[in-house]
Amino acid sequence: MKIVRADVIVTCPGRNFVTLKIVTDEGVHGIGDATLNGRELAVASYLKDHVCPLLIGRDPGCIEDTWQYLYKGAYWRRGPVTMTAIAAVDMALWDILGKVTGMPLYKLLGGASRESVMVYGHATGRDIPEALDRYAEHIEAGYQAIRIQCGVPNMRSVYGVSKGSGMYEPATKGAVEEQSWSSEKYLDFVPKLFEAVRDKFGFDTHLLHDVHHRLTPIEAARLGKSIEPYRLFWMEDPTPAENQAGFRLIREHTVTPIAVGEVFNSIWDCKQLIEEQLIDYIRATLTHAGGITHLRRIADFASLYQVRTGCHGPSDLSPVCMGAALHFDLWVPNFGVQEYMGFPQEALDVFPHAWRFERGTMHPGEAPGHGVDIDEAAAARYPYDPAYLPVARLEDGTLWNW
Ligand code: CS2
Ligand code: MG
Repeated sequence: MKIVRADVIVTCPGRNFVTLKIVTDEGVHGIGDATLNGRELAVASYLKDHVCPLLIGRDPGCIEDTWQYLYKGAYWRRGPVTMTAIAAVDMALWDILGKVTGMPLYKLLGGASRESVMVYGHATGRDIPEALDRYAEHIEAGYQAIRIQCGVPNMRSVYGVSKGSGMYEPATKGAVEEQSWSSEKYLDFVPKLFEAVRDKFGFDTHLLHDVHHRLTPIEAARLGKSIEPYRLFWMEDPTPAENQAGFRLIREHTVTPIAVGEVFNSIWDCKQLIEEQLIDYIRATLTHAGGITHLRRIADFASLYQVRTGCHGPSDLSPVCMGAALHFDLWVPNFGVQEYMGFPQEALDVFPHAWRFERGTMHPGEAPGHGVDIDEAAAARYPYDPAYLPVARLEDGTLWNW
């Protein structure tokens, strides 16, 4: 079997997604997610101009060799654009392998390690009462794990809170939004949010929160220590993780579990965090961390140190990533939790899928491959619409971590 076509499809059903479609000479096709929020066209070009021509004529069954060819063959290794492009190829080739063998992806990986996949949803509010209402709705929907984010008094804007009633989407069309941030106001406020959740709902649900890279290590240590009575499932991205050793400072002060990794794109970004057990969950995801072939290596390495997976799964990764991730989650022995924000209906119409949601858990389904396809006619109805992630500034104007 040979690859005869490799097409890049950019579509915007509710938000921009980039999809790679690989077709073989036997008419079997596979698709992969290549979406990088705010830099979609960079990955589309990397694929169209530099990768797709190299795929023509290759055996789609040589998944590992293709991964190594694209990783080592580029000379310039790693980085979000490169690894997202490689991930899309990898996801599409695993999809083809599943279709050719008639096996769902999780069975190709080694079979199910659990009945279904526990997912966490997003409860957000402009203030504590509104956030608690959304939290109650998630409990009602059967979620066992719920992330909570809330506006901070006297702060103009904050990460993770929808502006209106719709789904939270960080990227904005037109100019790059500038948000302001005050760690002091946040640190004084956020323990009150978790206290309110536990006072109202008790400890029966897993409570998660995303700090979103905004604190210094010692501030993150202070936060972790201050919220220990509320027993979070994890505090996510407490500080930027380029300096992996910086997490030793957090670990010295608090037992609040830590999740990091959604911005990582290779095992090298997290090797020290894992082997020194500086984190408890690795958030790297299929689309940005080199696909099934590489994320499997990261997860296996993490299992040596009792670090579990907690894959990133926002609505700005496509339903293709979601479907493939659920297969990965069903198999991976050191599974923790899977993020699931949901998708607008127009996105679900463009990407028919086999997964199902049932009271806080999901299952990828039994379709061969990853069980997600793309309706190209529907995709063509939603042309690319440029949108960019915000930046954050401290109240004195210093550019900060968004
Ligand atoms: C967030 C993301 O879901 C999360 O944990 O960190 O929403 C992140 O802000 C976006 O994926 C960025 O595009
Ligand atoms: Mg996050």
